[in-house]
Amino acid sequence: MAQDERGVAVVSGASSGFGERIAQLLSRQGYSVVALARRADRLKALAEQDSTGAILPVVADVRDREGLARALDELPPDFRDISVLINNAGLSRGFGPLQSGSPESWREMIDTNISGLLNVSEVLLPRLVSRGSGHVVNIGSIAANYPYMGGNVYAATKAFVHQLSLNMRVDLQGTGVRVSCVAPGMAKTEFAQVRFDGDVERADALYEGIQPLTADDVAEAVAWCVSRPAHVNINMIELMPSDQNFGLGFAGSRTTPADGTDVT
Ligand code: NDP
Ligand code: 8X3
Repeated sequence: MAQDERGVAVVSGASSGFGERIAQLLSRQGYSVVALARRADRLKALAEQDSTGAILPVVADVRDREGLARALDELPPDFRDISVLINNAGLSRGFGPLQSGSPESWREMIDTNISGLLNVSEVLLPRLVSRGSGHVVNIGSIAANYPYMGGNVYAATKAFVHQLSLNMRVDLQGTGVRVSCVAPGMAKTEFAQVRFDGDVERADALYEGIQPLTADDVAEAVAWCVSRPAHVNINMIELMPSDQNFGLGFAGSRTTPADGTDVT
């Protein structure tokens, strides 16, 4: 049974970082939550540790259109009244300049951050529309708005997310479904570890000397968008660490090299 009339929130990328904290916060706020990602063990732990008992782990890869559709079609009855979609699953691979980049990494980012978001939306938007009310929050990035060395394809996938959010909002107008985009700056999650292919030391170095955003900061921004009264649509929230000077610059610290070497 859904916890209350709020219905069910689907959170993609719920096995770590922002998605994990968004799932926890929304479940505390009375939503039943479909927590979707590839790592079954992480999702299981998330569901088991949640005191509300209202988080359902769903193992799926957002790049796999058919597998994803199947998983979302087979939700148990108590998790079918979907009212909120948080399109959060995403990643960055690599940090070098485009001219020495890897087409495999570009493809992975495009398939996940763009096609993956579209795959989830393809399945769930019609359900939100037929419900007559709901909310989509797409996770963008400040990388879409401010270029930095090595951001290239990742930043461009997030620019797609920002523009698609505006267009989704227009297309969904009159259906009762609202659309927001939340664009964070640097936040300490597993994001940098993934970007650097598991090199934890290099990932940690990125946050040295600054206080990055936390996953909770971002989860609270998302939950705030969703909790506005029905007549209010938050189009976009951009948030970054106070220390972050747009791009990946920080007050009084690093510079980005123009010679094409990696930043860290
Ligand atoms: P994490 O690496 O901690 O989390 C990423 C999540 O996405 C994981 O749950 C991962 O789960 C999931 N994911 C990745 N690929 C797939 C896939 N193919 N199918 C299903 N799920 C997938 O990073 P963040 O929490 O930081 O990132 C969340 C979002 O926020 C991303 O879209 C990212 O681009 C964006 N962002 C991050 C910022 C940061 O500085 N951290 C700032 C701005 C935006 P699993 O591997 O189990 O599938
Ligand atoms: C990731 C945020 O600032 O590392 O989307 O590019 S940043």
